[in-house]
Amino acid sequence: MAEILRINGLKVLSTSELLQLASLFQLDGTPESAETFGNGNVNDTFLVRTDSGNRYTLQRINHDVFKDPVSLMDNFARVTTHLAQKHMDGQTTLRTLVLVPAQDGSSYLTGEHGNYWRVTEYVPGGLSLEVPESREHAYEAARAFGDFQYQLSDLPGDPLIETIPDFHNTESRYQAFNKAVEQDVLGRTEEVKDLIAFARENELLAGMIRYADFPTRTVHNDTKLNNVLLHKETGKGMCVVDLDTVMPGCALHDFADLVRTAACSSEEDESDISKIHFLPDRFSALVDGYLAGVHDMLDSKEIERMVISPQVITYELSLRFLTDFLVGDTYFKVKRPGHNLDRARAQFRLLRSMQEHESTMEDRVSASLASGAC
Ligand code: GN1
Ligand code: MG
Repeated sequence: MAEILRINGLKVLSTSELLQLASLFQLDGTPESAETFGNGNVNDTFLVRTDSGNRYTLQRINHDVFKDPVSLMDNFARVTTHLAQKHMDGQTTLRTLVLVPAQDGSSYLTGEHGNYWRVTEYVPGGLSLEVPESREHAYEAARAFGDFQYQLSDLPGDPLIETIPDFHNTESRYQAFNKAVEQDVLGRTEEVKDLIAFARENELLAGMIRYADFPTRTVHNDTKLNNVLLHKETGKGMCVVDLDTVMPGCALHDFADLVRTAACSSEEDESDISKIHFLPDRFSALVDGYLAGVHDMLDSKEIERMVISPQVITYELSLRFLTDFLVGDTYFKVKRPGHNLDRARAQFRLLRSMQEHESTMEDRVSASLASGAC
């Protein structure tokens, strides 16, 4: 099949090619439309409709980022099978993604140019938010991600494969950032001197959440608010999506990345940084919801670091966005010139706001624990 990569927003795959790809999977009906879907920064996702009224998501796995798509799909199948069983047994209200096999029965297809494609059933009735509209949304999103970790704590068999080693190793992200500054291949460091200085002032954050210091758990690793679907009518957590980075890791990274995106007044690429504030009330709701979701699974050290971990992950994302800006936008998709720089500025601004609220955050975690949220 002739198919070509989409590189940083340049659409080079025609609708008929997408439909042809989709038809290689066991869909109910004949695919008749395909459109770009979602806000992912790495993979390419399309919503496919068939003539029988069914909807599916067709995805190209970005193999520059996910270098071992076969292991990724193995993880994906194990996680979804386990969660589906838990749902059927009544142990969780969370639904899970359902893989649609290819015509030959495999869970993915390989195309030309080293591309990997998969299809999942579309999940109807879900709300994917960039910013929570209420305290309840924040609570339910956190409870869902907490429950997701809890349900995976008895995943049978070997640990999942670590498909991106050192994914949340903030120290190695800091080293990559320093290398990009030193090499300055595009001569962009001059215009971001203030951000480079702020990143260096905060270097200590890079060593504050190290995997080795915490229990290894099966975690999601990409818990942006928009990666959990909330029920459109009830607002309850319905389905955790984007399972590509589910692998062994540290529970705190999941809690923290949700705080980064759900306790913030703006989207992660807001270009007007005066609009960006940390929201302590949303943070309280996230703590309550997360503790309820994980039951009593966390140890005392994990609980103690619930305040600092959002700073660490916000710092990590600031470094990643800034690094990508410095090297020429090679990792995250960009929609406009300076997009990664806007993202980096927004994240540094959020980090500063979190730092201003640190003692409030401590009080909120203590209050949650005292009220028995866990
Ligand atoms: C990427 O593609 P998306 O949006 O699901 C990235 C995450 C970042 C996120 C920032 C594999 O996720 O780590 O937090 O962008 N995923 C990967 O928006 O690097
Ligand atoms: Mg993702």
